[in-house]
Amino acid sequence: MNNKLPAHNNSNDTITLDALIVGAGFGGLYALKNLRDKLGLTVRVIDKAGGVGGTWFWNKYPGALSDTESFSYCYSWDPELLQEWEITTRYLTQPQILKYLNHVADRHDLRRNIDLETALTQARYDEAAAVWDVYTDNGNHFRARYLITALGILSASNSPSIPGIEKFKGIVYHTSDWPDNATLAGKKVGVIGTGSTGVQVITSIAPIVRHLSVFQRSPQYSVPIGNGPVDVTYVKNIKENYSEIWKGIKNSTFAFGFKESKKSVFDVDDVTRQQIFEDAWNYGGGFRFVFETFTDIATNEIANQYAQDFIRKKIAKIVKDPDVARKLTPHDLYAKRPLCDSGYYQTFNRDNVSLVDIKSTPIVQVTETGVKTSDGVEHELDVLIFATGFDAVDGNYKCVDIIGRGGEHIRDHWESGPSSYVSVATSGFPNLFMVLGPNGPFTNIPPTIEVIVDWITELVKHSENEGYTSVEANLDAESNWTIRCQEIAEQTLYSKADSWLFGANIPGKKKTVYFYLKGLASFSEELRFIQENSYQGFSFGTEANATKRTATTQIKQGDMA
Ligand code: FAD
Ligand code: NA7
Repeated sequence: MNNKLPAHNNSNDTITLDALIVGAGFGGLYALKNLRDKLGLTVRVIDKAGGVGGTWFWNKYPGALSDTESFSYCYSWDPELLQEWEITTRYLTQPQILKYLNHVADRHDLRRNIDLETALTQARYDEAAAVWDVYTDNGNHFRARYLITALGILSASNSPSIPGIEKFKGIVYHTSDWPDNATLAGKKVGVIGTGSTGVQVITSIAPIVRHLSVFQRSPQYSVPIGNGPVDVTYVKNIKENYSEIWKGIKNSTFAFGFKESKKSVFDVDDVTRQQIFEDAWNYGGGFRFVFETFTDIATNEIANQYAQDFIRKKIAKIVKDPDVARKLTPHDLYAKRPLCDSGYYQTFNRDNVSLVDIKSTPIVQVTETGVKTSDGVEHELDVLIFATGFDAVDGNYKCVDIIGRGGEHIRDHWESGPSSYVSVATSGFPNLFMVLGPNGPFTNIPPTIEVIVDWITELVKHSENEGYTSVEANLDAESNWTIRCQEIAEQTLYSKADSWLFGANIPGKKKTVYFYLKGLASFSEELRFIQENSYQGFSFGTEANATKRTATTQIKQGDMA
């Protein structure tokens, strides 16, 4: 996605709202539904995209798919839609998810409150009026009491600058800004990046391109995804048990809809252990492989090695050329986001695919006709694809101006790493609520978004009903939350691996904690505790000159489900 936003125009037209929501993905759409239809607020959503869907609007690259299973990669708040929406495959492709989110927007009449192709450029808090002044790239000025940012944690793309890129005469794509008219058939294509996205795009395009050069910096542990059509019994079972399934999801750690294992790798003998891995490999799913098998793969190095060894042996069996197999084999911790694929390692048995290990022979420059590596080889390309990921979590906050109390910029507030109180609010930025801001749960995302949006809705309702004009996280509550997230992270192996989960993928980015790694159930407990204790950690204000509610409907007790 294009992260560079034009400077805002000043315009005389001011639109006054109760709440402005930025982002029309899973988060922003549900926030609109709740604040408008449950609280009766006047709300508008803006998104720089040309359509709703967020991630699924932008990431249209071949092979794009969610690796959360279909039944849990959706909203649970519309039980009728859960019954009506057809489940045909175990996982959902990008077009299927985009269709679903567009359907939700139509079904709930959300579009009338959404402005597309409208980018937030600056948001400035007016302390006296307790209101946000928000400016957009197309000259709009909104004055809104609440600013809800649903900017996405995997939304600001990472495009590494490689010397000579401007000279390349072929076409350059980033997977997160994929055009509808891209054609790859019969072309010499290069892909930089072998994360979740790279694995998907590589596997998908290998059969159609003339030649595919994969530029790999780090080899990956990946297991089969196990995608395919599902039968009537599978669907019937899900639909008949959906309310139980969702209860299970929201009471679990990773919210993927499977039962997380309570068994240690050390509880079983080696034959049983191998069989459990083999069964998980055959059934498919990255998160299932790590968390449905055993409880300690992500926390204990020896347990982790058992899983590593299993995958390494699979790679050796699958990949025919021993030199390619060697390059594809990881030896570090298995502690990045778990990957799964539709035949990734097999792809390297194809004659038209070559693996370039850019750790041993780094890319030195892009030339007019391809990519040159340090061994002097020039890899000829018509198309170069960046599958280089995202400036995750706070990336979209850093490329706009969000200015809080006393003129403090959020970039400065987050100088030593982005922080929040329960991922929702940050001190010095009253009435700004983030949908999955820094240090929120690392899970299947839609269920977590629901929990967070519901909680923000309750908080706004409380504030409105009590006659407050501002709500703000206290600095000590925020600091304590950061420490808590750090302590939890240190108990896992994730903190020992270099990945976007800890900001390690972006040169110069602070390597710190970006997630609450104790899971959704535990996070929900934290939220419940705060709410039941008079929103402990928040301060409520009654600014004398505050801008008043614009909506005429009052929030009635009991309006909220
Ligand atoms: P997004 O969907 O990212 O939406 C954010 C929106 O904010 C975007 O539309 C963007 O245009 C808009 N925006 C940002 N900045 C501005 C601005 N300044 N002005 C206006 N608009 C702005 N999650 C899972 O749980 N399971 C998966 O299997 C999974 N697969 C994924 C696969 C890919 C390829 C990617 C990229 C992500 C995947 N994710 C997955 C994560 C995914 O991002 C979330 O599941 C979910 O879609 C996030 O929704 P959101 O509303 O929080 O953010
Ligand atoms: P990831 O997981 O961050 O993967 C990005 C890949 O790009 C990874 O292999 C990186 O290598 C590689 N990369 C990044 N920068 C460079 C440079 N400068 N040179 C060479 N290679 C580079 O992003 P994805 O989009 O795959 O996945 C992100 C999430 O989105 C994913 O978990 C899903 O939820 C959807 P590295 O491993 O850092 O050595």
